[in-house]
Amino acid sequence: MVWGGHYATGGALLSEPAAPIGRGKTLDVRVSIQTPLFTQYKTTVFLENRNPVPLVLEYNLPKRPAFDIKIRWSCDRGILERTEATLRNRFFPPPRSAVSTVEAELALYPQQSGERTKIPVLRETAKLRIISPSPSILLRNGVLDGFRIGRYLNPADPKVQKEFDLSHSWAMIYPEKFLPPRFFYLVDEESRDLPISAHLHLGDFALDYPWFSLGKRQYIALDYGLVRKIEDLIEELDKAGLPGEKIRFIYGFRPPSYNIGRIESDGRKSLKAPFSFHQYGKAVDFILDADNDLRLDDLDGDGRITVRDAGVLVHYVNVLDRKYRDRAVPLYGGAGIYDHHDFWERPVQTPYVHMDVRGFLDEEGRLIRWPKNWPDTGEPIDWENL
Ligand SMILES: [Ca+2]
Ligand SMILES: [Ca+2]
Repeated sequence: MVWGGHYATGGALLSEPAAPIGRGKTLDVRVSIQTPLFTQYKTTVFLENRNPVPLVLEYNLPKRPAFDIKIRWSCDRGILERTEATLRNRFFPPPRSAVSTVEAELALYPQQSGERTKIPVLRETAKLRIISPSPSILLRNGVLDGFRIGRYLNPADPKVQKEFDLSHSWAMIYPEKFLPPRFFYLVDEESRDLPISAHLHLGDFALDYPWFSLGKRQYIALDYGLVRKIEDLIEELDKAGLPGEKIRFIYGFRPPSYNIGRIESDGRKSLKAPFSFHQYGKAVDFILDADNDLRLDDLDGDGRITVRDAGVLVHYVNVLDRKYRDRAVPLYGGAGIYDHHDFWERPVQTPYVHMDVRGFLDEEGRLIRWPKNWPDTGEPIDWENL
């Protein structure tokens, strides 16, 4: 499946499979909270903005015997429009990025001569966890809630153009693609392991995951289009008989404080750049690592782990990007292969692939790919046929 617009939600069936209802009979009631958002995955919702979230309580109550129904809503953070009996509701996210838990309790009372008895025959509760962002207006002097994100540079600023040679930068041609993110998400103990799609968790995109800073509280930008693209790539890999779910990230989000700081200290020899799509939550560096040794697997079967294995992996990014391009799904992007990452502080080196969702092509309408030549032999890479 190629993502076109609607993301089918997983079922959110939180209730026990059956509840007793007198004299050995059981009543199978399932309740769930659904949203119309395509970023809902089972019982977790990733909010792409700070708009109110429409909520719908769904349940499968049989028509007979007849019950009176009472519904009560509650949440631990943010605000609900209503707390009393209604199937529809709205959730207003809290002012700062957080995971909010919304609960709806459904209580069933037997109908007796038109009067409601005091004791319910059944109570079921459905929960929904909502990951909401902080607005970028809270970013002051490069700091958000104690976390140093740094400054997003404006490619139209002459001082920036002078400091960093932008003559060959896409930021000069598509400045609208390099606007600062509007939202940031808190990654902490509570949010890190929350599933935001079939295979991905919020923490997968955190800085230096899974190397050094796993326990640290930090903020990330994340374009959900990137999540959709990674899920599509996993599907492409699975179709080809590769273990797509064994995708491992080298880098997701990197704040400007990290990117630009390193350029200064490394004399601009670093791969990290002032207009990297990693800063905008639109890029990921990754490997396929079925044997969990933090190195790309030997995908071409030559007994060695080299940039040619990254070439095997990026073939499937090409397949996917061509589909996106042909169907005008704006998730196509840049891709590149590397024979090593230049994060020397990490204990393990590996070839890897970069993939992003920049949504533009080169001047000749081709997918943007790099490098021009194979790093090992120096021969040209035939990107159109890779
Ligand atoms: Ca491996
Ligand atoms: Ca190999």
